[in-house]
Amino acid sequence: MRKLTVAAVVTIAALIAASPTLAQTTATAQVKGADGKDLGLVTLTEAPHGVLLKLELKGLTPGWHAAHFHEKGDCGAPDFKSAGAHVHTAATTVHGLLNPASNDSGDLPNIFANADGSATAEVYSPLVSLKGAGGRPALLDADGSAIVVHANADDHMSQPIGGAGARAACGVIK
Ligand SMILES: [Cu+2]
Ligand SMILES: [Zn+2]
Repeated sequence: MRKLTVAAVVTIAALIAASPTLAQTTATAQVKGADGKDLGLVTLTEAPHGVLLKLELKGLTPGWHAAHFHEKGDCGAPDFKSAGAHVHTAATTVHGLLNPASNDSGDLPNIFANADGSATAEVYSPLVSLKGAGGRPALLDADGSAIVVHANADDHMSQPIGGAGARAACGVIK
């Protein structure tokens, strides 16, 4: 009887852990261009100390592109300004992974698009969480968040967005 009860508890715990509605450990962002064209998928996985991203994109301009987490889950405006600023917590945000004063949680390494416009990469951010783990800003907060790919590379230093230029692609994280 006792053994049966323990087995039942373990089974229920396993079911809860596997349920995306009760404990979401992954998220996805379907990325689109300014013309609404499908530009591929970003899969986000909660890691013990951050979030791991798998980018499988297409249709980009060949070369380096900035990628950032933006603070609202809204890619509705054609210029993607509806996604807001970078995910941040401080009142005054200092951008740049290489900037000594940086406090910007939305910053990410650049990605590289091949001659055919495809970009495949895994990228890790220790600055955010999916749902607030470790006190890090939650991508899946009340107003959501988006991943934005810019026209140009991020210099990781200059303000406000490292010279990344226009917002070329956007995907709501959900
Ligand atoms: Cu950005
Ligand atoms: Zn930034």
